[in-house]
Amino acid sequence: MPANAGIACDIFCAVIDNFGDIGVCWRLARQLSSEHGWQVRVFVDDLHAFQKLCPALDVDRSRQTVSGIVVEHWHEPAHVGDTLEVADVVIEAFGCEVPHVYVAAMARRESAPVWLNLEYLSAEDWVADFHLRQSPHPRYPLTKTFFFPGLGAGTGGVLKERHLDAARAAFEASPQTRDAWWRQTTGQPAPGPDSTVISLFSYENPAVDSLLDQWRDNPTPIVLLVPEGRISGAAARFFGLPPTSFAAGSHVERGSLRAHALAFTEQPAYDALLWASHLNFVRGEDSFVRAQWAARPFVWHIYPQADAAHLPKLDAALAHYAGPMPAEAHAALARFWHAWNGVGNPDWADFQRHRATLERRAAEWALELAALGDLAGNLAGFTKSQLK
Ligand code: TRH
Repeated sequence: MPANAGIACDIFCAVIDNFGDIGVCWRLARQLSSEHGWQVRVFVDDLHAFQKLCPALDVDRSRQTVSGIVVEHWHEPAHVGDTLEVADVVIEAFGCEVPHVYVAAMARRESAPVWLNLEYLSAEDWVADFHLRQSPHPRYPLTKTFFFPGLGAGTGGVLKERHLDAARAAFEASPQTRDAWWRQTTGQPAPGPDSTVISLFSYENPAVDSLLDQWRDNPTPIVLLVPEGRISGAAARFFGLPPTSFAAGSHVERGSLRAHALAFTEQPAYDALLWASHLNFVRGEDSFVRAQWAARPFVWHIYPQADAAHLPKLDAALAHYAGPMPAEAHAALARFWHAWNGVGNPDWADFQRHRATLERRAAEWALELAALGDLAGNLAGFTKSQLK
């Protein structure tokens, strides 16, 4: 039996936009349930966003069980499900507010639940100082603890399932599995060894046209895999297609570039796309983390904020990830990441020149990051110390 068998946990998730809020919560929920034996309920206010990553979900049901996890459609702000049963552990994700009636019930509970505010991931140094800081409730005998994901020592780390490395190794070791993946995903066999495979998951990005031009003119073939989404319109425009014509299942070729539009997959299937690629363009929070576990070079489109507040966060991540790299390769990586985030123009040849160094560093970094312990395990360990 898992050490924490029977712990009940409620996770509250308000979807601000896109898929990262529910993406992180759902991954955490699945891991607390499957690896730690917790009984997890997820309260989420947007079942449509959720269904994109979890097609088994029925968007019309206010309460359902998926993969052993209870999912409640959270009708903001007061609804807390049919019962007011308060869990042992209450996680409010990304500063969303737990309903007042629920907080009042937490205060009435015989033993106060462990109340965690799971924050957004940031690689900035201050995160280690704030991780596990506590804040007493102004009226009730309750204390909230701030749990900060991070890329450095003293933070909560990032999510990583126990089976992940083995699953990646199995995919990489089996040409049959990879070929089957290519045929199922693109309708074509795996490309030859002279091709560079790139996955592109990104927000709208003005730098994409220049990059597509450079890939078209590349001396060797480039195979681009684009999950349907916010960058698809720009890709269609580049290939001279009507805006919605670069749809899942279609592919198009120009010069050295062959681009496939892919269907958005359920969340557990996204990793194989990263493993099938030599280079991954990722965004937001959860895909950014998955690219690191894929142990391949990646380019991060950070979630853009007003007044360029995201740029110091981008540089903080670069400092962790690229810090020990040789100066020239480090500078090329920083230039490319900056260009992808609106500062400068992406220079593909300059970036590719350092491919071997970037590949080595990606593999090294995955080991360094793993040394922090995974977020679900760190969170379960902290909770256990509080429930004693
Ligand atoms: O979608 P994102 O941009 O999400 C967010 C939100 O914008 C959020 O408000 C913001 O604060 C946060 O980023 C930082 O990017 P992210 O985090 O990578 O989430 C995407 C999820 O979608 C991730 O869990 C992987 C998943 N996914 C699939 O399940 N199938 C797919 O085919 C693809 C491409 C992604």
